[in-house]
Amino acid sequence: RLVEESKRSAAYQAVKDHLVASYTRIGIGSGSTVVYVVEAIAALGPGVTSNMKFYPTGAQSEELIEAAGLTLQFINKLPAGQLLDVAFDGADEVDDDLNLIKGGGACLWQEKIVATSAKRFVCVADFRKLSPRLGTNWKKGIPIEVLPMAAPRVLDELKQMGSHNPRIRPGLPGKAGAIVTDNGLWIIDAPFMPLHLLKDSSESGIQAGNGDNGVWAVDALADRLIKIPGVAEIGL
Ligand code: DER
Repeated sequence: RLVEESKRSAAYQAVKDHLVASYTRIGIGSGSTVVYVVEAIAALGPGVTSNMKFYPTGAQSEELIEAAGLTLQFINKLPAGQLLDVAFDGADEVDDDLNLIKGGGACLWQEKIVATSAKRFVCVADFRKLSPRLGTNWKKGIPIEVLPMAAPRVLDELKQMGSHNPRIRPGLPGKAGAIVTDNGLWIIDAPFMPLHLLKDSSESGIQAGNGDNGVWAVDALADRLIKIPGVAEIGL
């Protein structure tokens, strides 16, 4: 109950602080926290929202927007050179440098496209998500969206990079085999030890930061992961 209340209050606060009535294009992320974001926006009433278009980050997000009676629009309809005014989304873990782990809901590729198409990105996260260092609380690993045929090679590369026990995300009950994303791809979850994830290369006291003995600066790790053949997007 405390968690739900925390999600809800974070969402309502985020909308209060960051949704300006003059905005016309708003990105909506995925997950359970963003449900409260949409609820808070809908509660503003058509007087505020009727001039706004809402851009989803996947099937769940699309359903949320439609169920709330908000106007749905898709990111591929965004005119060239234009940006969304703001994008709201959740996260699985946040460190105090605002590095995020995303992808618990397997929508990370669309989420990154929408987030990077917005002038402002507002991450809405309850108290459980804040960690001193990524990997501290979110133990499942960095979600990585991959082409299924490349999955074995990606797993090998991740092990060589120091990820312990990277694995293909299994389907839920009722779905034999791997989870399949909205893009028809798989998700590999790649755990790294918290102490192996420096906030950035400049973190004092520890020389490594570019993968030596499995110690990575978050920015260096992100640059390396996205280059693995078969990786479509990473939740970092
Ligand atoms: O997949 C994602 O990155 C989502 O934003 C998600 O992980 C956040 O989930 P939650 O709001 O249900 O905790």
